[in-house]
Amino acid sequence: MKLGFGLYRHMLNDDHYRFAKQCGATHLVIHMVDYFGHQKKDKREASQPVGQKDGWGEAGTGELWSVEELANIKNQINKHGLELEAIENFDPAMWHDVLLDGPKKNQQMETLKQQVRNVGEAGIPVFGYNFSLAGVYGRITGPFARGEAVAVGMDGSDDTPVPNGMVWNMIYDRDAPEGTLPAISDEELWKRFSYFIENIIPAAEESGVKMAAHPDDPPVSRLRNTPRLVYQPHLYQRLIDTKPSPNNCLEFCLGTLSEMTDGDIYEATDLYSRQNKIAYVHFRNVVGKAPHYKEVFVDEGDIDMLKILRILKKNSFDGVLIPDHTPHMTCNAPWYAGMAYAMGYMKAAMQIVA
Ligand SMILES: [Mn+2]
Repeated sequence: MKLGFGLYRHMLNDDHYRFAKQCGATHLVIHMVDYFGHQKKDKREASQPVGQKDGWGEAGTGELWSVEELANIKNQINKHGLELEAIENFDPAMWHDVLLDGPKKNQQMETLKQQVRNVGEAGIPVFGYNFSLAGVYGRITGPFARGEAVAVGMDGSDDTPVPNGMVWNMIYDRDAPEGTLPAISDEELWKRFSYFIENIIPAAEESGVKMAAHPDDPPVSRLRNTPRLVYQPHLYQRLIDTKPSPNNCLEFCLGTLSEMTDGDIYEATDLYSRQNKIAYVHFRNVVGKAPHYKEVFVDEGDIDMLKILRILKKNSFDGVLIPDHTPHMTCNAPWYAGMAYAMGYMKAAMQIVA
């Protein structure tokens, strides 16, 4: 197992690579989508967006991330003695019509395939994604973690429909006509997913890239009047079985899985690591179940994190763990302190279990 660290787009620079290395990371997972483009003044305090009415902001241009751009980032990361393990998330501008079954679906599918090929050519082994219409939405922040540390939670679901021009909680078309997304069934969502996975996996196989699916955060059966794909642990099996391939894998988010109302986090970890389906792990902890839960420090939640590591070790999991989210700590650098705390815990826990 390897200790990794996740960096948002605005953090892709030497100081953040140093910070990750100082925290004990050997591998990085990076976001190429800029969720904080609208936060012009102080991105340093940017954490995971909670995603309220206006969403996380504007989607990008939909242009491919080129092999050259990706390779340059990778080289810079390698100079710091780190490996680039994964890109996390497509830009909604690249695939809104794949998610929404819109008129540009086939064209955008070609873009996604080329994006995965570019990632493979740049020598990056994993691509994380989240097949979701509403995306991450409807969460709240408050002093939920130990010592009143500010963290994210959920207190009841929200059915406010998604406005036209928005998907995955980002705006891809400012000029979309008034109105909201039409309601669709679970089966329609799975049909759209099947189209995506059937088409992306051959490109991923050719390119040596593992596609890694994040479950729905928050994991509720419907959100904003849209169905959700993976909101219970067993739905991960359906996702895997939709397109059997060594490249059809999971971005295994412990926090989200623990928030699910069915199943058992240890059984799920055993089931999917035994199948060698876990590409990488979001190693974080929570208290409660959707739609009422709180994200907390890694050592104070419902999950016995050492037990998880022992299961992963038993099943010879050799991938990367990253902290995903953490509560903010009360100091001059709340996000950084929270992350450094999680990384220290993870490094020690991995040494104990190794
Ligand atoms: Mn996650």
